[in-house]
Amino acid sequence: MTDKIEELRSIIEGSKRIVFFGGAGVSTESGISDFRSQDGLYHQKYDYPPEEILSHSFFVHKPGEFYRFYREKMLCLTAKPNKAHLTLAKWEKDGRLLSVVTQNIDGLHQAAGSKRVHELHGSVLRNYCMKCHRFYDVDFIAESEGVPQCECGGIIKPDVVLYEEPLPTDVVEEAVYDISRADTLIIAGTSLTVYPAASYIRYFRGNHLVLINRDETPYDSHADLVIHDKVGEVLASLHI
Ligand code: CNA
Repeated sequence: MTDKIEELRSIIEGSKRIVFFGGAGVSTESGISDFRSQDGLYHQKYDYPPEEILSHSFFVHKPGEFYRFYREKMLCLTAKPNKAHLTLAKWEKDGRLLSVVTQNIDGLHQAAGSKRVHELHGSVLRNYCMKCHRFYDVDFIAESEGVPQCECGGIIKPDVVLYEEPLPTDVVEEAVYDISRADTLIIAGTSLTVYPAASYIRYFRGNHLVLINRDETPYDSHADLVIHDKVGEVLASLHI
């Protein structure tokens, strides 16, 4: 492992335009469950499979059930950025990291100080009335009961991309643009099984593709360096 850490250090020190592509595994060290790990949400028992609850049609037909699951499992308002979030924010400030492309919806990269964050799946911190588009913050959702409603009577929906919904075009364009001009792409904390998000890493044309993930991924054989470990601990151990 020491050899791999040394190799990663030398890659990072030689890079000027790093892009970090991450997923739910980036926030497990902050105490937020991911979906597909052994202790992830998909291995727990609910009345409906989480994939179904987090779909657009479920939200439309059973908004009460949706919000029960969502408040309990997707809103983790006490979570704090971990060493992965903090290291990436520092690298951006130091001028070696171009941006973070994330599938996460928890806002922890921005909480750590990262500025250029492409949120492919939106954020729990933003919520809108489906009728008049008025903005509501996350505390409003957390403190409301049942299906949160706007003053105008419309239903409020989190600004997160549910299954069956398209990704925001402007965010995807910027993410793909950054990935295509990166000299190093670090992919971490993602099973790379959720599409189309996982497909955007194919736009990488740079020198070093690094994969840091606890479990194996379908992309391991494409990477120059693969580290099967916790991303927060790995990044912090570099002391860069
Ligand atoms: P996933 O499919 O649950 O995969 C997570 C991956 O991370 C697994 O392969 C794990 O092995 C790995 N992993 C877990 N902890 C660590 C760690 N500490 N260090 C390194 N690797 C780790 O999650 P994906 O992100 O691939 O799937 C995309 C979904 C998950 C997106 O739609 C997200 O919105 C959604 N999600 C987000 C959050 C969040 O915002 N924090 C939480 C749960 C799910």
